[in-house]
Amino acid sequence: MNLLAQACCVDTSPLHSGGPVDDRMQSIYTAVFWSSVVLGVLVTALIVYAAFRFRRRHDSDEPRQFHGNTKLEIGWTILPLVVFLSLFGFTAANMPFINDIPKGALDAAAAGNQGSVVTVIGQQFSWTFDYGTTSSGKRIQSFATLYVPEDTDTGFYVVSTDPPCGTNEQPVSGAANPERGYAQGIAAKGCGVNHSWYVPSLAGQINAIPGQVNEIWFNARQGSYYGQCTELCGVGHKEMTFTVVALPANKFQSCVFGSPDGVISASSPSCTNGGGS
Ligand SMILES: [Cu+2]
Repeated sequence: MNLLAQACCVDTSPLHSGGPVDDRMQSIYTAVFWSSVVLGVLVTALIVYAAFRFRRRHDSDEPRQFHGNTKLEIGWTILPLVVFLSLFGFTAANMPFINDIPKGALDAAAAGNQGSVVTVIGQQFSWTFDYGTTSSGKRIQSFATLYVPEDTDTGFYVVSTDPPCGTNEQPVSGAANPERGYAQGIAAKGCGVNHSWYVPSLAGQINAIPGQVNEIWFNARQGSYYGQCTELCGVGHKEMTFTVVALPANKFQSCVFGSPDGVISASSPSCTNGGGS
């Protein structure tokens, strides 16, 4: 039932990009895919052609030999090398953009953009998203839905926890910034199991590993995107789905930081993209 529902309505394709990181991954994928198609067709055609054109017609015939044909031998060494080096170069040229987290995206104060850093916490069997604290020190968190400001470089600290450890741990001191300190506070407990956080339309996968703080970033165009855990983490693994909602900056601010008690209300109009905003 659940599978049917997903097949019908949830867009899980990395080919439907929601931002510049996936745009890059898609352009690499497309180049590799079409190069493979062209090469596959070319090689198949050559094999079929050679099999018919140079076949042995009589038992006494010896088929034509190509050993020592320098032009052919150089050709089939150079051509694959050129294809391989082009794809390697194209991939290597795009890797830094995908992997290197933009300056400030993991430090809200440095970025001057409250909420552009989120701690992603994997638990058996759900995801918690932490945006920092209210002025009274209460943590602002959402569950199963992640809110991000649209067209903004957003950085994520990805960690794992489980009871008896929680999602309200104290930040460690001496961290590079408060967001990192909070993620380190959770990681320092060493609780939980391995999960993997994946939003196909926005970025690659990143593991949530006990005792470790992993980092990833994306920049989402306005919309809703499907995400899930991609590491078999226990009997409830399939429950670990989530939605990313990318909101206009003003809506994002009032959705996440608008309530003095730090509670995010999913049904609030500021937390949805509906209604022709
Ligand atoms: Cu999982």
